[in-house]
Amino acid sequence: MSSHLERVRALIAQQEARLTIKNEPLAGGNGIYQRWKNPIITRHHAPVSWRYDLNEASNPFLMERLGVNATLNSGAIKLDDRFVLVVRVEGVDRKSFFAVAESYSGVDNFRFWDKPVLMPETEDPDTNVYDMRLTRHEDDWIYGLFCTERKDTSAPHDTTAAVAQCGIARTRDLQVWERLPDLVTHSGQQRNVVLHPEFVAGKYALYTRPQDGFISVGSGGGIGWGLTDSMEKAEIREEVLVDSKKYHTIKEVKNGQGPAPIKTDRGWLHLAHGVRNTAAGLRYVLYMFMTHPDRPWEITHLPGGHFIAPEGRERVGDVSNVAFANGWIEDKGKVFIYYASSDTRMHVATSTVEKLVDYCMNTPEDGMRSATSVATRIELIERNAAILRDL
Ligand code: M1P
Repeated sequence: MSSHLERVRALIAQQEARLTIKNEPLAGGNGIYQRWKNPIITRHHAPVSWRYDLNEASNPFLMERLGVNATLNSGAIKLDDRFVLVVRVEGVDRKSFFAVAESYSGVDNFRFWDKPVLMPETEDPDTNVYDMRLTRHEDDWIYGLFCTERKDTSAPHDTTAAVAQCGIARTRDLQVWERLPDLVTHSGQQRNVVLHPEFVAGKYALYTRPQDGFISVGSGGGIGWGLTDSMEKAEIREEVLVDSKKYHTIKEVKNGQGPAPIKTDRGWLHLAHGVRNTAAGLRYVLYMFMTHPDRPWEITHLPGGHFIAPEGRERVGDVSNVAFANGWIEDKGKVFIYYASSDTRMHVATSTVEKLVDYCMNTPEDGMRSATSVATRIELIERNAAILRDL
């Protein structure tokens, strides 16, 4: 029978072995991006000391006292030579919190910092916080915009009724966070709000996602855009639509901006999620679009269909059939796309700015009808016929 200390050592060794596994790109692919084989952060990456009471006197059976249920929807940023994620960690009590994990390669060996983020609360405490979008703004702050969820007090007897709004915090180093007042908008609720990295007409610019209810966006038509004079008292008085939800597309139920867009010499590259309904429930996929270099609220290119959809084992989890991304990192022309599968674990796919711009500019738009889709495909087949003849 092994001693308590030996069992603690075994736990740590087991976790260390998992943290140091090398990742590798998956063979094949579609030429647009490369998926990587192993999930990069799972619940097992949460340090042993976050989950177990290691003291033999208070925990003689070495039980997990504070289990972690999932590690998902992570914001991402490069800090010096480190790829850093602000991970949504969900405890078994269903409460999410933020925790920073870093890696030198960007594709493997992610390791959590010693303790989770201590996020200050406002006067109206959050019940749950999640899905942080990080933006290194030209005002020199790093902003974290996230969803803050509280009980809907207008429906006191409905124990599922919640209100989602945009929480705002800023930091210089991801260690010390200053909480600012929540965003004020004149829509019912907000989720998936993202700060644009540059001032626009001298103001802070935000991508929004107005919605009527907690789950249902209702008349909130899609990804919105609004300006605010300050982030210390952020208020958007008017929202315009950037990308609306549309019948019989991958975003017919709702959509939302993913991370802050990447600037290129051809315009801004955007990653977003789209949601449709199926007999098996909602299906979340990722899609891309580009906006005008000087008018980031105007779409210039909108490839049809999804960019990343959950595949294989990604399709199953706490909320199955979900691909969700709120973090990516552009590094010397390479792009690391951090996405979560089925609200359960984190993955990475890699591409380049050049490839993603090509994808956005040269992928046909959704023709909105079966007949137009067939016509586009036949045109491709006929253009290819000559090449195939000469093979
Ligand atoms: O469960 C899927 C996703 O649902 C929500 O996204 P949206 O606001 O677009 O509906 C969020 O709760 C997100 O965290 C979650 O991954």
